[in-house]
Amino acid sequence: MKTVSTTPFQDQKPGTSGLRKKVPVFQQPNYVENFIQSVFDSLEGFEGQTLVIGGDGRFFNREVIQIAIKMASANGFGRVLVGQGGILSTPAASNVIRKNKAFGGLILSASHNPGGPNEDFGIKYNTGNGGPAPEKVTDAIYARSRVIDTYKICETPDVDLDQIGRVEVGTMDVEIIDSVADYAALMEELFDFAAIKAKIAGGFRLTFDAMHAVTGPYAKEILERRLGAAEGSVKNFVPLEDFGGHHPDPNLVHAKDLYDLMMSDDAPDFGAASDGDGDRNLIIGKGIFVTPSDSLAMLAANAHLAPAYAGGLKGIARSMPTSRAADRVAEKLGVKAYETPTGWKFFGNLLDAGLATICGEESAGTGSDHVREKDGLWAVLLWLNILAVRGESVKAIAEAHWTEYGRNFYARHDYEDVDTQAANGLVAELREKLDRLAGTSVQGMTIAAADDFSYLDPVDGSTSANQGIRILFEGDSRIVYRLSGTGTSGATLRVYIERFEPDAAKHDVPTPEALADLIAAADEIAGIRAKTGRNEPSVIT
Ligand code: G16
Repeated sequence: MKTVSTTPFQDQKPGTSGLRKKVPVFQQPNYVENFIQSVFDSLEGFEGQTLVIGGDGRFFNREVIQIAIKMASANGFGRVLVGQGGILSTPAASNVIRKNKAFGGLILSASHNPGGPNEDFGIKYNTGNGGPAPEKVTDAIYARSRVIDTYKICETPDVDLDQIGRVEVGTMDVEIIDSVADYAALMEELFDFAAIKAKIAGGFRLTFDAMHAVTGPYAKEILERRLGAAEGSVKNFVPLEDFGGHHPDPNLVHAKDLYDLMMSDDAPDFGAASDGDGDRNLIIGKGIFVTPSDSLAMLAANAHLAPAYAGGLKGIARSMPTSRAADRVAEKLGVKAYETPTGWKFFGNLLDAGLATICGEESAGTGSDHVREKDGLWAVLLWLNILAVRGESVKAIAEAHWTEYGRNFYARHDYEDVDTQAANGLVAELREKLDRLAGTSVQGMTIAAADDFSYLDPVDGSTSANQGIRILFEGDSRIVYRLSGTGTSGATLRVYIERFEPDAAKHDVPTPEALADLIAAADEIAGIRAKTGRNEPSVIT
């Protein structure tokens, strides 16, 4: 065991979901070691305990896993569990932490961001509940990283990550575990696999795009082997270090092939995709894309059809920018709706305290209290369970939902890689005029209220301020502005636009048309074009 002198880096501040940077940044001497040591230095009581380590298989995954193993040993962990080949999807890692009562876990991923020698990498610490470390922990890690002067590491040969079994590194046990088995078993407990299997055997066709990312082995095992979907139903199932050169981001831009297929005459009944680390999902029925916000609402409304949720939901939580469709479901079910800041970590307390059962975000994440991460395949399986029980198409279920609850038309406009100063200036100017907006009119609509979202955690009483600017219009429409916390170059301005339409006769209008005046208002209020120099968003989801 060695203690190595180091000098701190000043840029190791975890964002919305861990530390994300370009690979060459992580490859600087001591950069990874400093961050991991800062994580360990911010924790107490892990001596002899278990640490879970896994990642999404992207470029640099294996190297960082070797470093993490050697540092965990030198720092006094008693056991490390590592997914075979270094692979653990984010929800699977959360499950392994919970199931083994581990002290915590290191998840190596930059999620939906591209991978490769010049692309993105990330390190995230999850606590013993299986969820992303809360802000007080990430703040402590950042503070430590700014002053750190030594790290501890064992000088031992690399561990063979591909061989399932047990080895020792120093005095610590290293177990290489099957990446898929525990997760697949958990899914089988939650859902009615027999009903889904019968549905598929009856001719129901599905396609799942793993985007050459981590869910390939999970989807192959669950959808094809256990549920009997035809071989080839799971596409791009081999995890690649660079995701085949694509963004493993399951949205209408990066999963366009899937979208085109689902809109074609020969579309299967159900299409889905997941992202780099397996926590996001994209759901497309034959001829209909289901927005993540709608998917959350529809899953919550129908969850009782799956065995795990047959007893009903305790509550429904959504991030603030997510559409309020789920709130209407909560109201009807007579359970509480929670509105949290963006970031899955904010759901952890609600789930641990038994206040919420299902959570979701507009950024294509949905999950439940089965783990403490959002879970792409879980969402796919809950949809399949609902489809099997209801015997209707995705389109029929969506349309019936809108008729019953009204429709929240929704779109997110992203302006990626804009000048950081310009983006900060735009937000600062908006903040400055917030108090004067109520009562004024834009594009013929009256602003009812405007604020900067602040969250008071009902469980631990902590407050998180400045979480996004909300412009609320009379008639229940809304524009939200915030800067992304997951990008790795420049700033990304996200503008979330939502209109509630109770009248079923107007539910067929194309979304851009339904939101046209709000889109114009978003620019008029914030001066997006003038301040960013962009005439249109880079991505619309
Ligand atoms: C992460 C977080 C999510 C968040 C998303 C987008 O997802 O876990 O909670 O909604 O980033 O965050 P932002 O708008 O700040 O970019 P993932 O899938 O990237 O880990």
